[in-house]
Amino acid sequence: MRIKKYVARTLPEAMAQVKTDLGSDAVILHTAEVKVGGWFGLFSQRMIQVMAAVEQEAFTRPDPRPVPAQPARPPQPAQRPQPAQLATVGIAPPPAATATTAEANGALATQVADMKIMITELMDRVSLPPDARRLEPEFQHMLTALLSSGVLEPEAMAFVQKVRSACLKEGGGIAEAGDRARALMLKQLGTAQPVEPGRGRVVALVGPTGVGKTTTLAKLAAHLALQRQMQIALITADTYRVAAVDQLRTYADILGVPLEVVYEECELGAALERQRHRDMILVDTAGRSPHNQEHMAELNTYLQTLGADETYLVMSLTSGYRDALRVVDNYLPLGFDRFLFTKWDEAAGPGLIYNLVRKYKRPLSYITNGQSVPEDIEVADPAKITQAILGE
Ligand SMILES: Nc1nc2c(ncn2[C@@H]2O[C@H](COP(=O)(O)OP(=O)(O)O)[C@@H](O)[C@H]2O)c(=O)[nH]1
Ligand SMILES: [Mg+2]
Repeated sequence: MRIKKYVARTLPEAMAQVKTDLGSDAVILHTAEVKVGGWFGLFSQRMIQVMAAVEQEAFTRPDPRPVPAQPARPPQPAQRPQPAQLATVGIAPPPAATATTAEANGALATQVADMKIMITELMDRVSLPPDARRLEPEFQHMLTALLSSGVLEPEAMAFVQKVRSACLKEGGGIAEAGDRARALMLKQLGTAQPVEPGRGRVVALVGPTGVGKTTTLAKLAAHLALQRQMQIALITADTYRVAAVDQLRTYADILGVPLEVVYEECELGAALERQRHRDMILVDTAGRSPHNQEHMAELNTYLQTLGADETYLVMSLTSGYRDALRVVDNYLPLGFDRFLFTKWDEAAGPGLIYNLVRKYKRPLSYITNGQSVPEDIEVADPAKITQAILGE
């Protein structure tokens, strides 16, 4: 890409320079009013400065529609770039003499929308890491999609390089980039592992406050009880807030399943024994601060006594990578088997899934995508996640 600066007395003059110099494919990155010449600001002249860019390839192509030179005009007061003026670069102006005002406005709106897309695409490329500028456009697009879904830069770069070298080495070329990318990501995400049925199996959800453990437990309970006709029981140890128990009791009542409320760790054994005959026991845990060592020690003791067959670390897709790392690192010593991701509906992108699954090598299980119980949950679908990450 080539970026150049133009200074002229008026915006139309600057635009004419851009068009003659860079051609019709140029886009305007920035316009500003500047003072030129004079001594210490005295007698300086107000000028319009325009930054314009063009793809290298487009730059070498001569402009098929040369612009007639603009007649010199006296200096004019400050002008803000108007959409109509911006649109004069790269796209021919509508034939004003024949078009009605409505048609002209419609055409202008389309041109402005086109300009916005072009500028966004250019800015995306401008913000790519330096190494990426040498990649072919297909791989630059792939990298942009990965980065904007939240995949970390080194991981994203490594992924793209791997796809690229596979394309170059194993034949097929760049045309196969999309297929290879999908295949690699599916492999890296692995298969989802939902709850495994088995009499008396204990399934526990752990994770920070507010990520959606209780809501998810209710969704899972409904799914297992209603769709899979399983006899289930619920246990909660989240007794720090009265509302937390009430929340789960409401769901238990609706589903007609028993709920054991455990206030002290010593009550846990008896509660488990009472429900052992059930197909599955779902356990909600207290959302205590993962940064508080005392809280984590309490939770650890509780989990030891529980001896769950499957423990799911519940993580919200709205959390940032650094926070997520701190949370996972705090929960690692407690032992968890799978990730369960919530709030897909609120997340900017699912890149966090990729980052955590790759780093901690734990399988996916479920994804929740809304507040509605019981419908907003599904077994994690690696194909859907892949599609979302690759921006397809
Ligand atoms: N948008 C959205 N909100 C969710 C989702 N899952 C849970 N929530 C909401 O997150 C909030 C906290 O949920 P809760 O189950 O009490 O979290 P807990 O503290 O981990 O038990 C509630 O307002 C839920 O409705 C989800 O998938 N999407
Ligand atoms: Mg809760």
